[in-house]
Amino acid sequence: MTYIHDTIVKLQKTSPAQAEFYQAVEEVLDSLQPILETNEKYKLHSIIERMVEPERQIMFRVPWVDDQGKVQVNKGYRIEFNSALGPYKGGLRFHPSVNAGIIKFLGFEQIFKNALTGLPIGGGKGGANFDPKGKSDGEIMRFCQSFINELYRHIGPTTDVPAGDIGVGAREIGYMFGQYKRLTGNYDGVFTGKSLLWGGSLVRKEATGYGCVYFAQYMLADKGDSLAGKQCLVSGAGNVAIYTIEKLYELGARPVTCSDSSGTLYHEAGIDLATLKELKEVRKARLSEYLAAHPDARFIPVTDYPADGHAVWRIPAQLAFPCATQNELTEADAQALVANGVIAVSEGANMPSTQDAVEVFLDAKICYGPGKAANAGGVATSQLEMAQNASMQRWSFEEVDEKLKVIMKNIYLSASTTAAEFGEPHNLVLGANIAGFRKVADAMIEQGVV
Ligand code: NDP
Ligand code: 2IT
Repeated sequence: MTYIHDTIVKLQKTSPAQAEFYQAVEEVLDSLQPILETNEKYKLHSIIERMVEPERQIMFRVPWVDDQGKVQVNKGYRIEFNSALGPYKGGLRFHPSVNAGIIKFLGFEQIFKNALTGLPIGGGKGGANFDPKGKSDGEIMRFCQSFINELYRHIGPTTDVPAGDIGVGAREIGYMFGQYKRLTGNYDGVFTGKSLLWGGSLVRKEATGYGCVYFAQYMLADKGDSLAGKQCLVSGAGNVAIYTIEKLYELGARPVTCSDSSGTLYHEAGIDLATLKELKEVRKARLSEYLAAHPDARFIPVTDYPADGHAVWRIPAQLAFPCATQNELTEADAQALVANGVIAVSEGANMPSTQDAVEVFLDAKICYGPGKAANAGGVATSQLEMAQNASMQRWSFEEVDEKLKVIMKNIYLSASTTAAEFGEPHNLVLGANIAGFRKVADAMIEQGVV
């Protein structure tokens, strides 16, 4: 389609060197073909041209002093992408790979993901090219304070509400909230993913992983199948991976892998969740240390990975949950999964499968839940945290978990009925993109040229 080509060429010119952003845009535009062809109004209002351009991009210097007294400098970002449906909402990522293109792809995905939740939240994302690995608690605190010294003036409980992502959890949210409060004097719901001691919501920590498993459950139920007894591959060993593994056990499945940037852990007896939590949540240690407690497990270092992909996806299993990072599942990985009989893939991470890998899943007609649908439970529960903060209420674990299940079910139904409406019932990429797009685009038209 020429408009896809033209849009990408224009982005390459006006926003150079943002490969992940072009990838995310291309996937969405590709899905939108059937609706753009039949609806002149989107063209008339230049919806695509407006949607791919963030409403606002904030880029700033983050200077801080390390434990040796040396001044360090990082790049900070907040991209306020689209506020048609509500205040900008989306996480902050602290990882050395962060750049404007990464934050833009994440912010773009967030627009459609947030729309799919059915909740009143717009799309945004931020972060820094800061590497939290090996940093002391004091260094983390000083970095977070410096980051907020600039960001505080751009955020607020009804304007832009950040949360966590890679490298940002409750500890970092605590330091950032503390500095925001000091600078503004406001005690409000400007962040989500807060500690349970001071305004956080029950289930927020678990929500992305739990939601991703609920999504798999709904995809399988539609085929008359369930999670019970299924062998599962999980990648990543952070927040999303840990609570994916926890929920898989609760629903009778057997997760046998997890991974971090140093390698893949394969434990045929099933990953021991208590050991994993102790390693990653308490000690912040490397995954290979798991072997000390479980010598029957195997650790495959990244140096032993196949040249065309990742060891984790080469292990035979029925279900796969990519929960680490973007483009961590290649075309060859997807082919290996399908050849080994995988029946469902539910993405906890954002854009973990390359475009070619997605094609392999769609061609094989397996159940494939794209990230913007399958991992939306995290941001949805963030909005439940905002609702509790705004109404000064506190809901029980069961209440929030019940709402999360209903939201995930509705996301699944919205993606699957939209896919069926456009004649490709198995294609949840198409269904999720069109369903999310329609809500945002129609709101943009009603709000005029802004
Ligand atoms: P964490 O920081 O808690 O964990 C990230 C995990 O992924 C770690 O095991 C990390 O390994 C691994 N990882 C990260 N980057 C790379 C990389 N470049 N190469 C190899 N491994 C890597 O983050 P989360 O669990 O919160 O996030 C995981 C994914 O889920 C991300 O794609 C995020 O955008 C997405 N997501 C998160 C949500 C949330 O609520 N937190 C909501 C929706 C999506 P190591 O420690 O060695 O770096
Ligand atoms: O990618 C995501 O949806 C997140 N990191 C969570 C965002 C949020 O605001 O909870």
